[in-house]
Amino acid sequence: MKVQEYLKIHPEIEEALASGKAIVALESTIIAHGMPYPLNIRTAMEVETIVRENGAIPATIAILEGKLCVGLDKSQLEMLGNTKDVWKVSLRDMPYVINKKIPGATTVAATMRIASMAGIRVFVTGGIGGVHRGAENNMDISADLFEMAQTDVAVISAGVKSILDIGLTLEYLETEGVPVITYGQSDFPAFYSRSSGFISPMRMDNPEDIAELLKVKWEMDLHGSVLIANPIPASLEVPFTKMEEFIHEALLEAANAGISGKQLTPFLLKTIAEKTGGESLDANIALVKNNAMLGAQIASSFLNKRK
Ligand code: PSU
Ligand code: MN
Repeated sequence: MKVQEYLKIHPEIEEALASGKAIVALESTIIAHGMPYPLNIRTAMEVETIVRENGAIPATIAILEGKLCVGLDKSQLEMLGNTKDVWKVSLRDMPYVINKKIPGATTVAATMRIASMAGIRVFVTGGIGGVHRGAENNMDISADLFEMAQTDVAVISAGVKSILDIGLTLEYLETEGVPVITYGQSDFPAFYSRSSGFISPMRMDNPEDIAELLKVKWEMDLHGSVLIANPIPASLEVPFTKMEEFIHEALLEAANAGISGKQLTPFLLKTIAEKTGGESLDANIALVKNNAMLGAQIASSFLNKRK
């Protein structure tokens, strides 16, 4: 297949694929555009360790030297986290950065697609992109949602950030046939906060049940993702109403500065981190680690069920 010519799979991942080990894909936009240096790199490495401690092999994905790289070494992570002008690569950007050999950090959408090309079915991130507030006017709907509608890779996230319109994002996922499962509670979580005010469409309480659902869905050829929403640990959550204030201010600043398109999400994350004096960043790091643990458990269980 032509696709294979574009992939560069790390030997450890090759081996894991060949011998049927559990693998968890990880994105790189969160490293290059979602967190400041050097916390971004430290977090990326700690997340990889947590995946290993929970029985799976981590495969961080990025586009480097014109190849879709699955599994990065430390120097590649350093480069992504510490270099200006790393491209934020969503689906539409993939051919361009491949052609021009520009270093690219992959979003949820691009990471899912590359994971799928490599044969990886479980992917851990912090938060997905979604339907932005005001989408009825600005049409800003993340390609992450479109990708989730079609690609067979499960996504573990901490729910949906309220920089987005959470209700519309849930509606969109329903329209596209994407199951949304919250782990261990009935409320759908809002990233920094354990509750969003929306009831989760589905709830499951252990990784084995979630793995079983993935198996059943894909065996029926019901294509697309499953969104697994994992609430942030209680000790690190920032209450929803407190976050709302900061988010509101950040949205106003973005509008005043004319920020839109692919710059919007990174701008909002950075502005919110500044406004909360780093509290939102601590929460962000904690929830990604928490997701890595659950994702590795689901990946291990999914694999056990496929044998
Ligand atoms: N949410 C976060 N951190 C992130 C992102 C979202 O809390 O780093 C990134 C993810 O890579 C996601 C992307 O796929 O932003 C969505 O960007 P957009 O809204 O431009 O599609
Ligand atoms: Mn967008």
